[in-house]
Order: sequence, then C-alpha cells, then structure tokens
Amino acid sequence: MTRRFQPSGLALAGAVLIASALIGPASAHVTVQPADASADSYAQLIFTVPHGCNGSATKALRVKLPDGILSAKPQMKPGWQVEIKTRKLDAAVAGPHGKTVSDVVDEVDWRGGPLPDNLYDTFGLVVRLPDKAGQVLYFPAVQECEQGVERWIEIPTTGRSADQLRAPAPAVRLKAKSP
Ligand SMILES: [Cu+2]
Repeated sequence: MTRRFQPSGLALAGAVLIASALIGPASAHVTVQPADASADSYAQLIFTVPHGCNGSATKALRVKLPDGILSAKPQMKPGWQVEIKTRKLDAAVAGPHGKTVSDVVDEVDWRGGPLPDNLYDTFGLVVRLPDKAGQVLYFPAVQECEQGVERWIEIPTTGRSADQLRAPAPAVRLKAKSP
C-alpha cells in the first residue's frame, strides 16, 4: 500500500516561507545597499540587478548620481565596459583630500554581459557622500535589456513611500556621522 504524502500544515507553512524567501529577492527591483550610510564619508554602494526586463537579459545598467557627490569610482567588472560621464560644477568646491573639485561624475554606465533573467549580479560604486545627514539621495537607474528597458527612476513625493511606486529609484538615506 503506498501512503500518499500529506504535507502537514507546518510543512506547508515551511514550504511557503522558503518559496517567498526564494521569490522575494528575485522579484525585487534594482536596488542599492546600504540603504543607510554615514553623511560626509566614503561608502561602497552596491547596485543589485535581480532580474531582467520581463524575462529579457540585461545588457546595460546606467546610474545617475545625485548632486553633492564629489568623488565616485565605479567597479571594474569582467565582461562589462564602464563609461564614466562627468559634468562641470557651476562653481568649483573644496573636495576630499584638500583638492578643488570642478567636475563631478554625473552618470556611470556598465555595458556588456548579457545578464540572463534567471541570474542576478551586482555593480559597485565607491563614493564620497555629502555632509547632508537626514537627506535621502536618489540614484535613478536605467536597465537596458535585449528586449525592452526598465527605468528605476521614480522618486516618492512627500508622504508617499517607495513601496507604493512601480519603479522606485535606488535610494540611500544619509545618517549623522558617528563621532
Ligand atoms: Cu523587480
């Protein structure tokens, strides 16, 4: 006599938990970590591309930098070309290490891969964060795929949260620098 496997409630709950943990991150959007970082300090920001555009492989990630970032260095990634686009500041400012900064990184583009939809990848950016504790910095990101484009560029208006947006821009909240 073959006994049919009757999953108990607990086993079922366990399976759902595992499934949601597996599905959760994969269906997340293009995000950046850490979500909080110290103002007026260096940080390594990690942009995660957890899926393609409706199943199509990713061939480029373009990240726009917010105002106030006086130094930025993207990660070298085998199989990807990196383009750094700069812009001139209206007026030169005092930057890190006593240097005067008149040009800043405006956008970083990684092109290559392609990154299949069933895999994820990360793209690093080391930046000098501005001395603006309490502010949220938004890094609008455009994900180009073999078919289609996803623009993670939406910024929540006051009183709304990023969770309510279809394609929120990756964001980093600046916290007070610990003494
Ligand atoms: Cu998503």
